[in-house]
Amino acid sequence: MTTAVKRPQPKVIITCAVTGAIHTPTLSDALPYTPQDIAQQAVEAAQAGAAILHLHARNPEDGSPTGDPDVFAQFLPAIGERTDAVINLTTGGSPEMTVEQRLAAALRFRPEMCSLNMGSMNFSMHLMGSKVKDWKFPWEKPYIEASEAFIFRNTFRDIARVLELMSDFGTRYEHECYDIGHLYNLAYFVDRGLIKPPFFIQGVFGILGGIGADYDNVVFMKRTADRLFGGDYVWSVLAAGKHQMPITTQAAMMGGNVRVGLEDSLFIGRGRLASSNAQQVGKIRLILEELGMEIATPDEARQILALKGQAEVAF
Ligand code: KMH
Ligand code: ZN
Repeated sequence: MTTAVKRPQPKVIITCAVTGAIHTPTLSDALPYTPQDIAQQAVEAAQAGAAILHLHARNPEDGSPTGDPDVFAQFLPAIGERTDAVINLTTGGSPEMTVEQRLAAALRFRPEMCSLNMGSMNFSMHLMGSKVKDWKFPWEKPYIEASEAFIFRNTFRDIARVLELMSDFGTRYEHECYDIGHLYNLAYFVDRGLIKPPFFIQGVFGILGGIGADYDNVVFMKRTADRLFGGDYVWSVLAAGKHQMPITTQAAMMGGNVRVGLEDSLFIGRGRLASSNAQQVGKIRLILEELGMEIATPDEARQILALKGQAEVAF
């Protein structure tokens, strides 16, 4: 008789992406855009089980995306005081921002994590909002429509620039990979010694312009990452819109981590808008716990991802 060696299943890190730059206020009343609402929903998402909070800023008056560090300054301290969750700042920003604008907040606040988008691509949300007649703010409709012609720019030089500018701060990355080729772009930087393990790969499924949200694709991306990086990476998955819960559940069942939040989907179920970020975090947490998985605390996430710690940020 052979005795199987039992390895403990690693705890699952839940990231919550609180507001993003894809959705607009008319699409859901729950989408936070004032600093107070972003802070409140972020704190509640952490209380519900999110170890990492992925954050963008929006103009407080009309909810349009902004990279202005002064706006980030209106909610980051409030979140840092009320939760020990890991703060992860976007460097993807929004379609209208330059790479410099996208980086400004991360450079100023030196968070434990920031996003790093691993390739250029079409990135469109022009199919959203086709049924909306009355928009809350004038910027929303043209913004969504213009995305049909948008190229999300993340060249090798852009990525190298982020790595160079952030290199002194000990910030680690959420490597957002929207297609299999983006894993090879990541391998290029790993081979040059510019990205060190353990690196956090966020597989992004279901963006129009990226890989589709199909179960086979999730397996394919994981297998490709295993082949390229072996045990050097920590895997997480997000999926857009209605795919959010099924695809993240699949990823967790394959040993991965998950990202939810209103940045990625406005829904909690078929045709039902989520009431908050915390509601989505609570739902995925319940699913995973019912399946026998344990949820990582922020400090456990810090250990898994070798983060510098909450005391080392500049806000
Ligand atoms: N909205 C996600 C699909 C970033 O902030 O760097 C992509 C994202 C980009 O999270
Ligand atoms: Zn984002």
